[in-house]
Amino acid sequence: MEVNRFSAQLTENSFGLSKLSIQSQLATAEIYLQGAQITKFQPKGESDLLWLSPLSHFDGSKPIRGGIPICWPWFGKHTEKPDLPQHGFARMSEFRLKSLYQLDDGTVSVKLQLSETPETLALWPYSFLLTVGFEIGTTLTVSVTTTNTSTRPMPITQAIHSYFNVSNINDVELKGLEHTKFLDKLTQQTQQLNNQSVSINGEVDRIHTTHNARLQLQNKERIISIEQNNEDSTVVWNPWIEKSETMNDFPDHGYTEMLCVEAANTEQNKVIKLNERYQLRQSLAVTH
Ligand code: TA6
Repeated sequence: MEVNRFSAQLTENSFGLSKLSIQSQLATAEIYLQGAQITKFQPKGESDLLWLSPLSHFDGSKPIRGGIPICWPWFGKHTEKPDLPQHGFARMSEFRLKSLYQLDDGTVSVKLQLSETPETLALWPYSFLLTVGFEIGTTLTVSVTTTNTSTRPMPITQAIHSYFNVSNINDVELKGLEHTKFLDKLTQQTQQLNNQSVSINGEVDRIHTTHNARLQLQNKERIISIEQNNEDSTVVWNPWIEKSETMNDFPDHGYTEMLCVEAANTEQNKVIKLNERYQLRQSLAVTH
């Protein structure tokens, strides 16, 4: 099979959001420059691995709901200034296209970049280079590389906040987190998972302590393998019905067809040294 052919198209919607559409022999993908957010990853012969809310805002007023939002330079609420944007400012920032090319094996490599602006400096007083990379083939690898170009150490928290498509949330098993410690954000209790896989039958918002986790998201006959590098946490989130009903960009029953499994650095002591480059990665592929 001739794999070295691909098409890439940059289009702008009526609200001015730019979307890069990639079509290759191996997969189809769509990436918005706002937030460097991939919203579609469909390997050839498979259905889309990523869930995208049909009520998502594509007008730049809110982060896009679904796909893989990049939470940076903080995860969740800002610890000192809770009224700053939840999950940082990267997902509402316009990235620039840095590179786009095809590797010999047919994988398409895309790199998008963001550096400090007066707006970001007003929120967060550091200069930086943030590179979000996508390797799009039968596997999708998302990399988030922080380079500290400022004059002092730079504390960050971050997440590759992946929304996975599931056909029915009641028929899902997430394997690979057995025996990990986790913070249950609903109770603020720290617990230890036993030797069981994670199944979802209510609201779940948990931060598991992991390093270079190797996970499997099993849903009916499909298994998605998830490989992570340089995370200190794996976040598992499903809003269930009550929380879904409170989000205007999330269908009331959207919770039945999605599960977030996120590679993250949530521990407050992740400090990027001067000129240091730190890369967080998550890879996903259908392994049946
Ligand atoms: O990753 C889980 C989480 O932190 C949840 O607590 C929930 O807030 C989710 O992220 C979505 O956050 P968002 O700001 O995108 O609505």
